[in-house]
Amino acid sequence: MEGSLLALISQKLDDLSIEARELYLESRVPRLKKPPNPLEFYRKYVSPNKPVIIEGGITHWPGVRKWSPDYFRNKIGDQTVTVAVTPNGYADAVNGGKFVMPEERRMKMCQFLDILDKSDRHNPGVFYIQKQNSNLTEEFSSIIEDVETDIPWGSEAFGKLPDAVNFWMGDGRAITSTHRDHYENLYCVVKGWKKFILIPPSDLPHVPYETYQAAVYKQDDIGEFQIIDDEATGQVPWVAVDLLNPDLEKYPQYAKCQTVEVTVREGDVLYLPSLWFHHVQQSHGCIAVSICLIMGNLCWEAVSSTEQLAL
Ligand SMILES: O=C(O)CCC(=O)C(=O)O
Repeated sequence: MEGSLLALISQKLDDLSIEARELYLESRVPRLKKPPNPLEFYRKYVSPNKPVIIEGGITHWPGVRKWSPDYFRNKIGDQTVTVAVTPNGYADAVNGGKFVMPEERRMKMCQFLDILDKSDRHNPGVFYIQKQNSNLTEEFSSIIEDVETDIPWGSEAFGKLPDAVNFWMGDGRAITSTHRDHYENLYCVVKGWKKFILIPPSDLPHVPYETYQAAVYKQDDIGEFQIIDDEATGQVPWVAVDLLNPDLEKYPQYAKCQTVEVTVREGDVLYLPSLWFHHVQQSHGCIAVSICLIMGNLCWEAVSSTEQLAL
C-alpha cells in the first residue's frame, strides 16, 4: 500500500516537471534589451518564478567604468576583507565524501589582488571573495557609491528593499557548486562574465541529494590543504551530482532534469528567482554584486513542506 502510494506521488511529480516545461518554462533564458517596468517584471517573471536577463541593466553604475584592480588598490587596498580559500576552487562542495567549506581568511584587499594577478606566488590555492553576509554594505562600504544597492524596478516589483547586497570577486578557477536559495536574486555582473547552469524548482524530484559530514579546509604549515571535520555542523544534505560531469549510472534520475545555461555579461543583470538550482563559473577577476530579497516566512514554510514530499 505504502509502496503504491509512493509510486503514485513519484509519477505525479514527474508529470509536474514535464507540465511545467510544457506550460511556462522556456529552453532559453529570455533577454530584455532594456529594464522592464515594475509591473511587467512582476507579471512576466517574478510571479511565474521565471529567470530573465536584463542586458545593460547596470551600465549606468559608475562601478562598471571605474572598478579595476588599480582602482581597488588605491581606494581600499589597506582595508581588511574576508576571502574564501580552497585547494581546487570548490567552496561549499563535496570532496572525498564530505561537504567541505572553504578556509576563511582575513587579509588586506591589496594582498588579495596580488594573489589574483599572481604577483604573490607564495599562496597556493584558489581565492574568492564570496561571503554572503551583505559584505558589500559591511566590508566594502567605501565603494558603495559606485553601485546602486537597490534596483528601483526590482524593489518596486517586490514591494521591499533588499535584505543583503553581496560583493563577489575571484579566480577563474572558482566554481560555485549546485545549490538553491530561498531568496530572490538580482545578480549584476560589473566586470567579466559569469556562466550559470540553472535547473527549475519543478525538477527537484530528479536532483540527487546525499547527506555528507561537514568539514572545512585548513592549510597546514607546509602549505597543504587538510580536510577537518566540522562536528558542530554535523551532517549536511547536498546535491550529489556534478553538473559538469554527471554520473548517470549512479544517479539515473538526473537525466530527467532539463538544465538551462546562461552567460551573464558585463553590465547585465540576471533575475534568478528563488529556489532555482544554480551552478556558477566565472572569468578570471570577475566582479559581481548580488542583490537579495528574502521570501516571506510563510511562503518558505509552505515550499519546504512540499519539498519534503519530493525528496
Ligand atoms: O557568483 C557565484 O559564484 C555564486 C552566486 C550565488 O550562488 C548566489 O548569488 O546565490
